[in-house]
Amino acid sequence: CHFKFQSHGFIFMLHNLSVHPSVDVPDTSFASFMLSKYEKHKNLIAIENGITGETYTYDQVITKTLKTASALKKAGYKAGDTVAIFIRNSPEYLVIILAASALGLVISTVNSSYTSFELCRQLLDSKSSAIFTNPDLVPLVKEALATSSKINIKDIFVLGNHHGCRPLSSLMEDDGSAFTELAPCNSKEDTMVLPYSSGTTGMPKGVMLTHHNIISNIIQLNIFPIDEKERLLGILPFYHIYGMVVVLFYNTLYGAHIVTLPKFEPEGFLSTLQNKKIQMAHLVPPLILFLTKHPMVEDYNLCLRQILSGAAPLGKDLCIECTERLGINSIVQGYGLTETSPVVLLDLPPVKYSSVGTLIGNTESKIVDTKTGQILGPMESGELCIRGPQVMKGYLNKPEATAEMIKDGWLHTGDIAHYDENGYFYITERLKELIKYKGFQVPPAELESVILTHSDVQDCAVIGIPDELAGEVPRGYVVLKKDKNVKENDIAKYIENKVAPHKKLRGGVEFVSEIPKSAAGKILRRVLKDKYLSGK
Ligand code: 4UW
Repeated sequence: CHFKFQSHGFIFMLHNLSVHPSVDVPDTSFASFMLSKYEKHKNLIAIENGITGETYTYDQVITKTLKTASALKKAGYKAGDTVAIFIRNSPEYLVIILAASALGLVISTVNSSYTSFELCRQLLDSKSSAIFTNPDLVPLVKEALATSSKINIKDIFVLGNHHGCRPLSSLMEDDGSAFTELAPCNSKEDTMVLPYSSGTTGMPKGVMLTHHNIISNIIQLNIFPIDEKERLLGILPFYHIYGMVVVLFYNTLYGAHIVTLPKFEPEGFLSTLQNKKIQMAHLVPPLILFLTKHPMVEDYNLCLRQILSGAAPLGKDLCIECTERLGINSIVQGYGLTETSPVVLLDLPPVKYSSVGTLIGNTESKIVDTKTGQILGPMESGELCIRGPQVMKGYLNKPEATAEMIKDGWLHTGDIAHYDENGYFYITERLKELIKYKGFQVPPAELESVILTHSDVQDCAVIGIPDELAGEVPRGYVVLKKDKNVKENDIAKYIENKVAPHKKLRGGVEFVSEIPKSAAGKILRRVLKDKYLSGK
């Protein structure tokens, strides 16, 4: 998969191509693509609520989708409008996405643990005109709406009942009369989903993933086929690209049966795996660590055969220990980003420990020297760059950030990697400033902007420090204004009240006299990180 040729005494190395055959991607809308596949599995269970046991067959998903689309159309929603989904994992997540997509709406998925402040920002930025939420989250939604008069939410659709909100069940029981055909779609141009990611730098940004991006990635994943009726766990949040595309979309194409859980809670997690006879689970490394080390696991009779891991590095020793303890076939690792829909690399069985596998079909990569920009060869470390049909259209209303991320058609991942002679890739370091807590994004710039709102703070910086359980945790460095005597803990507490739990400053707060910065004023996070790691 690697080309090298010599000319005039110089060695030129071209980029890497996938070892998998290329695949054809139909020019159609996401809803049309998915629903036509669902027709083949009509009577099978598609998705089950792991808490209530309520199930939807594929046929029911199709019917509810068309009814919901009709109700949304009657309510005035039309192609190009954006709607936000702020609900925890449940079967209805799938119906809402399909119905919205059938009408040509853009779906902005929101982290269900967001505070009203964080939600407000995404609703404003995405210009969402409706929101789907859980009843207990309605007060938080109302708080967000009250924060800014610029938010233009016409309807709050609620999964259950809440005073003043329209129940989702009323949409799903519509007579279907208003929805006569799927909205026309320019699949390479029209945005289908708008999840948020901070990318290599700065604040969370709306990632415009087109119908073509998502359909391509689902088809590219065909190299890892799923058995019909396969039972798998939907615990990773569907608002995040991994849960959304790899768990929810991909597996339902094959007629799999997904059991959803709204959050991780040790007993619920293990008893669901056991009682629902789950054979395949998509997880992140901290959950694999739990299954490998926790004594409670011994009390359950699990029939897991296969685990998939992604979103953060997974070490070889943990892989081996987990495989042996659970007696499973293998742990398959995947790698990718929200900006790549997400899958780029996949390690198919027989797996190569530590590696994130080879390039999936229709995908090209190059490893470039971070200083010279030169393309590097096997076993040489540099920034991984990607080209393929799964690469996002761009960030919403952020042309500079898009241009920074995609140069000459190549998406710069901000990850340091190398590949071996057989085309297996290894992710070794993160060049970008992003922190990952249990696989979830914590953008340092976002935390810094919140810390700076504290009246006693002059300046600050946030870095990620290694943590055995979570992978990384955020740590803050703060310069106080003159004569202020707040304590480190006061700053941590202040942050805790303003951000989602995964963004807490679990790595602590340290007061410093100044923040190291480049001549251009950019925070030199590396200096802080090196100082922390060397214990100074
Ligand atoms: N090893 C080391 C990994 C890995 C990794 C991601 O939040 P985002 O934007 O996106 C994700 C995507 C997860 C994912 C992709 C494809 C796949 O097959 C799968 O599971 C099987 C999961 O988390 O964060 C993107 C950043 O997360 C890091 C890396 O830094 C990347 O730029 N990352 N996967 N296997 N690091």
